Amino acid sequence: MKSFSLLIAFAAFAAKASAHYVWPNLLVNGANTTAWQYVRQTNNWQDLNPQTDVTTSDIRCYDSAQSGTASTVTVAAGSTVGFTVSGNPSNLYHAGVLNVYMAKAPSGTDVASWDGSGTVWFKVYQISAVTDGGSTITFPTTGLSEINFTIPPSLPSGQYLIRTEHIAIHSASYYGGAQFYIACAQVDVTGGGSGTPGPLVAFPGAYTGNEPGILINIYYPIPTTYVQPGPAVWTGSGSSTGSTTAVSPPVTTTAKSSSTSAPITTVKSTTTTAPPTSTGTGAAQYAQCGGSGFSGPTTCLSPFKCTVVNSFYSQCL
Ligand SMILES: *[C@@H]1O[C@H](CO)[C@@H](O)[C@H](O)[C@H]1NC(C)=O
Ligand SMILES: *[C@@H]1O[C@H](CO)[C@@H](O)[C@H](O)[C@H]1NC(C)=O
Ligand SMILES: [Cu+2]
Repeated sequence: MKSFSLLIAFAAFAAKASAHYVWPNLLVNGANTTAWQYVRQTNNWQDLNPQTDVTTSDIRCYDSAQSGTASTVTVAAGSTVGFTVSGNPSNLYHAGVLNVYMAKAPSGTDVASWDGSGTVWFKVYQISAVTDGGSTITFPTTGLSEINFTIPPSLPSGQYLIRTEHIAIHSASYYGGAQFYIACAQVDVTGGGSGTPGPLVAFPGAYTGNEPGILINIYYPIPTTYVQPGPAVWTGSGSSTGSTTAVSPPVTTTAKSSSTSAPITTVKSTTTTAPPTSTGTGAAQYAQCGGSGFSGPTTCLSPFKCTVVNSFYSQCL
């Protein structure tokens, strides 16, 4: 028993020392940008270590020692924006889940000098874990070297922080064990709409650290369900009712990819169509709709499209 726990301790230490990452590059409609140009340089830009304290103001942008270094980039509402992963290796290596939040700088405030405090953050994108009642749990973010999401077309114009967050839960069975890989970008959204983003949360405040999706043993017993941390994704238009949370249909695969990069898919730019109103049959927005071993519905409710995230996961976007 003793050697077993020593082995666990060593494995945790080894993971800590070698396999971390940061988010230095913003992607704007598929175009790469310079490292830490529009993304605020994070305190861990060299050591790559995660933030593990959900109560610190550094759970927000993790930039307390680096503030004031980023520029602000103009993006049209409806654009595809993303972040690339840099580390050792340069992908989301740890088992974990992803959230992307945005917050609007108060009017008259330059986002470059705004700290993002207050109950101002809403979620615009997530990639959760996939469970099947206790046989397997899989993490579709594993191996991604970049992530993309769409600036909601109905988002009001103005300056925003975009906060990306990978919550690594490979050693999260004790309080403080979850690892938060976070970064904030500065954007000026143009051509927006008149939506009312929500629900709103604060950082710190959004998480206590005791959430079932943050304080979790993913190995034994295998979780029967996974609850994504944070509020529901705001999908545009009025305030979210929380009814669009992705469901997790059964999967049969247990395979994990550690190095496969995401397949190149055709770039979709600025699709400023009518506000999403789900009609017909198929999977809901953000639900899984494909991937190796997936056996659920492979079509999406209109107007969402089944989009390949990686070989294990396609999602209605
Ligand atoms: C992100 O978007 C870029 C271009 O916009 C594309 O090349 C890349 O495959 C996308 N990545 C994912 C994971 O969807
Ligand atoms: C963006 O540029 C960085 C180097 O600054 C590179 O590491 C990364 O792979 C690039 N990402 C894409 C999607 O081109
Ligand atoms: Cu790590």
